Amino acid sequence: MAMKIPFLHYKQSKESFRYMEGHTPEHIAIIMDGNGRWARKRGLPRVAGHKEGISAVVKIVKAAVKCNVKVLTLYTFSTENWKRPKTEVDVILRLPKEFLQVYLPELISNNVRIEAIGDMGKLPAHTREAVQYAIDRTRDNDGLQLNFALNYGSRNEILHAIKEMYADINEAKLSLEDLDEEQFSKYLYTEGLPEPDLLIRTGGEKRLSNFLLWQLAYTEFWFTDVLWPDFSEKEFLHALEEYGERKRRYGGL
Ligand code: V0D
Repeated sequence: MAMKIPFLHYKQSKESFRYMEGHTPEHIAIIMDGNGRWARKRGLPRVAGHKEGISAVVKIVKAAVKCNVKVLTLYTFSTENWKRPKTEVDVILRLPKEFLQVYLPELISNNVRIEAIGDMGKLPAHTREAVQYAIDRTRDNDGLQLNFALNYGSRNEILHAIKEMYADINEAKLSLEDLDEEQFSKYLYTEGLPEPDLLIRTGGEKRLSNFLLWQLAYTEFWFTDVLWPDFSEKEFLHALEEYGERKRRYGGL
């Protein structure tokens, strides 16, 4: 398949290609907000928005593969989402399986490696099993790492890390003197991942909503009013370009 890379494409010369390449974010994190509002605007049930949200996920994953992004982390289900009506939660927790039944073969042929971050133990077995199957099936792929944040909450993650660390200190596997930022981050769900270079939030709100609090300390933020189901490759490339602009200005100082 011929790969056209619009973002890298439109700056023609080899020089600027290399230049742009140097400013492609390695790790992009996305808060995919606005699915419910997208549905309400159309007089559809909220779950219709979530399903349409899946199409946007597929588009953005493909765009990330084309742009050679190394890691894409998507906030799919937060620890706060349990407060929604049970019927909505039930439908949402079936989405991973629905998604994977259709798209797993394509992800595999695109060399994508699927991972999950969050407190997976509290998810229903059918959700966990579908995701675990995808993780196992894509374990050896070395292209884009696609992280789904599932039952993820950053404060929960930090507390979980502290508890694990406390246990290791008690068992003398870790000494308090050796505890520094690098050691601590090894206890987070994101262990081994580079920190996000760019955070995108769709849907108009400008807050973190308990997403990756530790990991976003130095990250560039990019917000758009576009609702997640309407988010397209065009907006994604726009975010990457603005990220590149900011980095270039930064480099000029
Ligand atoms: C709803 C918009 C894909 C945001 C996208 C369980 C909210 C659609 C997945 C998915 C959700 C998760 C794991 C996996 C494969 C796919 C997903 C949830 C919600 C929460 F291995 N979309 N998606 N998971 N939405």
